[in-house]
Amino acid sequence: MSTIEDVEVLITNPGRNFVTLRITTSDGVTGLGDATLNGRELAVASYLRDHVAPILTGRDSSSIEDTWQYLYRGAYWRRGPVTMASIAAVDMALWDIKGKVAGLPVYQLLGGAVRRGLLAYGHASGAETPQIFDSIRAHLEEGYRAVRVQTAVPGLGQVYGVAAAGASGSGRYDYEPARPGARPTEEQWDTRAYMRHLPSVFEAVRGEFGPDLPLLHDGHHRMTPNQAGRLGRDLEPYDLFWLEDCTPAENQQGLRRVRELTTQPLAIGEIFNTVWDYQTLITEQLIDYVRSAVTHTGGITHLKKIMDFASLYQIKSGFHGPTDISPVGQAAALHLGLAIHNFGIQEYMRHTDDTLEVFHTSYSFEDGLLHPGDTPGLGVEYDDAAGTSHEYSPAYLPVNRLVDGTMHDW
Ligand code: GCO
Ligand code: MG
Repeated sequence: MSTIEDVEVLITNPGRNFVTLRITTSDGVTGLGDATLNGRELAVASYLRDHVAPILTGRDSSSIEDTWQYLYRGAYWRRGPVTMASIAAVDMALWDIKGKVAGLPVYQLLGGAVRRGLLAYGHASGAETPQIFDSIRAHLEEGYRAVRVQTAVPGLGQVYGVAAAGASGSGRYDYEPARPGARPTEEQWDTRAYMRHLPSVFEAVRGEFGPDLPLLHDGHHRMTPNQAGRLGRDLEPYDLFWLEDCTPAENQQGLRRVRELTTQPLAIGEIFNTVWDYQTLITEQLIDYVRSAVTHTGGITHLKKIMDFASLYQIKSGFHGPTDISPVGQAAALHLGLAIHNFGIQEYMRHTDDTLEVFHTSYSFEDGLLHPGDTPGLGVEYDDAAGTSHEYSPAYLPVNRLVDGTMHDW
């Protein structure tokens, strides 16, 4: 029996912070797991280093399900982003090891490919319509066949998810979810102004790019169920692929009201950690897409169970894939997405060149489709020299206040 011999927590910041778990077996096989929790990175690093690593060594490295249950039930304190990101990292690393030992890519262990590749969407955004059009065109030139569209709102300043003017320089118009600094920056928000403006943006985009292009939008938990239903209805003529996080979905029952008001396809779940967060949403078919990241939902083992449950209700995947999911977490999503029948779409914000010097990936993006590649395991290697050359430094997501100063959901 090969056992877990070494468990290391690797922290690097090639432009943004990443936490990676590396497990080495008694046979010298290594596996990687993503443990990055944007803006709360060191809490997960400590959980892994102080409470998980010491109880993992000596265990059978092939026992993935048993190790998952050992960490989930064994902790007594179930669920929550720190716990579930830690379990996810262990789970991914063990799947990586199992694949390497078998000489097979992880998607083969999950049942094999059920499609040629995974339709990906990129992040187009802009302050005004011409910049939004340019950003969409830049994505189409890079091969994307689906785009999310985010816009500034007249009268408000910087809005999360919209690249600052001239931000990219590369023509890619990306934004970075966390901003370096000791405290979060603050943005202003006005839901009525946003709801008045957004339909006109989608009208313009549909007019320019035609009816075919899948268009997505992220509402970032900022609306009430009534507001979300109204916005969904106003957007129906523009045939969106999905409206994401239209309300703070901790209150799952609130989505019943949204469903009463609109036929707009809905995607929810990037801040969820377990199947229990989805129970009402799935059984009552209140959403169309599961937005979880492998990294934040207990790993491949748990997200596969969520997707199998969702498949009974015609709900598909739309796994979270912004730049704060490391290339290891992204690779795990691609293996899972390739193997499940109810794949929907995969978010794909490309990582920077500096990040890809730390994480050597074998996934590919061609003709709008992602593929995890056929390297045994997850197909990502960690470059220690590159990793240690970038030290952790604090960075936070911004916070949102209404114009009168009240803190708001975002
Ligand atoms: C998305 C997002 C992200 C998250 C970020 C949080 O990609 O849909 O909402 O931008 O806000 O990943 O860390
Ligand atoms: Mg989102």
